[in-house]
Amino acid sequence: MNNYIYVTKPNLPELKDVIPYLEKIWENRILTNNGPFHNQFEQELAKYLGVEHVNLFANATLALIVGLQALRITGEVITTPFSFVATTHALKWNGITPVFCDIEEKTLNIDPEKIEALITPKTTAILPVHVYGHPCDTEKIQDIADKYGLKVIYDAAHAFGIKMKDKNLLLEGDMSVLSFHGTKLFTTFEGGAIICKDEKLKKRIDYLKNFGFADELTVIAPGINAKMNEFQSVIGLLSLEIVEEEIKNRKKVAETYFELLDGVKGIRVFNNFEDYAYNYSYFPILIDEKEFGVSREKVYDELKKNNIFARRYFYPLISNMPSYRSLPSAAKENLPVANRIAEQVLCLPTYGALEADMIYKICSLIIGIQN
Ligand code: T4K
Repeated sequence: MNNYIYVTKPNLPELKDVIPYLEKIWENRILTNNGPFHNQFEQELAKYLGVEHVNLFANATLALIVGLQALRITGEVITTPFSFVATTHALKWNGITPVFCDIEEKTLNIDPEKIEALITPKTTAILPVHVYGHPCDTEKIQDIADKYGLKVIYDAAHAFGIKMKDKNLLLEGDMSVLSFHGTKLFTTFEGGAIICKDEKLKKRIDYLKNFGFADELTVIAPGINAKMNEFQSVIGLLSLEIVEEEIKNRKKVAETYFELLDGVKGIRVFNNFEDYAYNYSYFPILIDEKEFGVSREKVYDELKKNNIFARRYFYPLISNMPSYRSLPSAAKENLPVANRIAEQVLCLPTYGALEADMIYKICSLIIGIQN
């Protein structure tokens, strides 16, 4: 074991609780392809999330790729450049042209005011991301989608367990995609899910994630293999029992950070959760070099020297990556907010087991760097 402090630490069920489930898998020898634990997890997850339809996946990237196929999205899709690369890659893997839209200052999500200007006759959908679990302005986005007949697919990889006052965030748009990767608040090692509202669509997704098989002999489409297996499903089932506690513990971590960093000149924290209960999945801060006196890079390096591995999520911006930077919509002058935020953002370590002493250390290293 090293003393490194990473941006996250997976919250796992106790090993002794996993063993009886493994024994059961060994006994019944069903490892994947809609096994009993897969089906049980699908049902229990739907109940937990307050939704009717859940399709489990091997990971969220495949879920995004399959989700776009299931909705028959083609042409151009308007999306945010301020996300993990998988969001845009999923479009590329479907032969769709990503059209980057700038983000809004308040949430760091796609700016609904800037979407309409990017719509062309080829636009078929909008792919926003609830970055760090901060909800998008789903009403404004839906209004635009309705006006132009567009589909909306939310990349909700960070949004597990967000509770809105007046609606279920995961039921906004045509579908939402969750990630259960090892770095996520709720993890199945690797994993993901699609939430949709329509039984027919749920069925189509099930076929597509299983090579297109509708039954033993009928292949209805060139599907892929994107199924979640029995081991992942068992971890998911057990993790449902521990996720609320983890959110509570992360809330305490965030509150300590807020206490120490809110109000420091040149540092912005995100602590305005008026309309929803946050999941505390990430702890992003923005460092304004002019006001703070020191760059984000220097802060990142200083923490690293002390074995604290904060992460620059999401830098570089997707629109500046070699695969995408030649797209007309990737021009820096079209994306001023996203380009600035990508230079300023730093995600500090956050997980339930992070001790207060370490949070004090991290904050005093950040603040102390000014001297
Ligand atoms: N959409 C969005 C908006 C996303 O953020 C993501 C994934 C996706 C879609 C796609 O979801 P998946 O297909 O992955 O389900 C990580 C994750 O690999 C990625 O899942 C995640 N977003 C992204 C934000 O972060 P890296 O390159 O930062 O991972 P890595 O391995 O450097 O891990 C970060 C730190 O976490 C490590 O320094 C140590 C700690 N860690 C990591 C792993 C894997 C652990 O403690 N245990 C572990 O098992 O991308």
